[in-house]
Amino acid sequence: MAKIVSSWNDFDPLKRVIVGRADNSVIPPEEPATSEKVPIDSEMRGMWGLRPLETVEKANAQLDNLAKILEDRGVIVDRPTPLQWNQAIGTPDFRNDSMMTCMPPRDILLTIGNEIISAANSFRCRYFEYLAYWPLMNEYFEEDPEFLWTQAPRPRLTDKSYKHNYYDEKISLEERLERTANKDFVTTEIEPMWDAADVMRVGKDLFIQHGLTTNRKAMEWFKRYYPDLRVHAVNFPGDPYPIHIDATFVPLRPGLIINNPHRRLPEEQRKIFEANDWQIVDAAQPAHETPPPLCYSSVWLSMNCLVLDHKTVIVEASETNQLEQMDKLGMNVIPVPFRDAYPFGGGLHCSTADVYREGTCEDYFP
Ligand code: ABU
Repeated sequence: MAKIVSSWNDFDPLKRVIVGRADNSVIPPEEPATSEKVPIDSEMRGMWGLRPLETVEKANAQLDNLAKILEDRGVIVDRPTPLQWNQAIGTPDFRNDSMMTCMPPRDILLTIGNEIISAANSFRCRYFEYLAYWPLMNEYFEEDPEFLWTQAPRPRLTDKSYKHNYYDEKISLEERLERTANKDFVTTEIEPMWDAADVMRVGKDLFIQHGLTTNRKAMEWFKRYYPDLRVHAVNFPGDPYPIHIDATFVPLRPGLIINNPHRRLPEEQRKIFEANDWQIVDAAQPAHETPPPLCYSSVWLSMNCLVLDHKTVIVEASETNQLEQMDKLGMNVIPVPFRDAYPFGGGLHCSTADVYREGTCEDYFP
């Protein structure tokens, strides 16, 4: 019996990781939570169905290449088991015409110490996505006697979970920003809802983004579930589509974090870092002006990097500005082509989920 699962942050030496798969991926039908996320001018608005096979094949080629690069560096790589995602689903509370994908794993699985929690996602199309990881969770459970296999309380996702008529195609960018600043999002507070990628783990501290995919009640759930950790609610008022913290605020090593200059880090959080001698550096401008076709995410996937240890980071190969900045920050940079995987849910950090990093639960902000 071996120790398989342990990770307290995103920067200690990575030894085992899950890398997603794009097979059978679907652009899901519109539902209350997803409509809000798709930008007004996106070519994806109003369309749904299986993603074109050639795009799936290209994404899988880049995901497989990432897996190989990690394995060549001695990291154990696990892969999920995709389902036939274009099946209709139902629970006693809702019906949906399709699921979505098992990309990216970072949205579904949250590793805190020796525990992996399946998230309480707010998109109905993602309700059964955890099943793709169940064979792995079972394997870890059988092999690691200390592994805690946890499912967060499942949200019911009835119509009461969403604000109706919240989304309006005519909503302007300014109005979106005003809503973010006012912490007014499409989800209600009837039950805890959260995506794992909204949680930034820094040892004893969890910084959790309140936005389109995670609500305030989730923060309360985290506080009660982890009484020994400190939970910080974060809201970035410069982000019109706030979803997932890992293209906004990304730690590279103890004492160094890169910050999305457009999204405006709140003073309250800035102080926590600065008071503990952390350097907050504005991330380099993305090299691309637009995301690739059929992509939900922003160009800021440029900063969605995968840190392998305190000195080594994987950055998307065409993100020349970000590569250069990482080098200047003293990191050894491994460029890896990954833009073909972006449409499937995100960048290099999104597309992975920690299983094991060396290190323990440190208090970086005493
Ligand atoms: N899943 C990360 C997406 C963040 C962004 O669109 O900026």
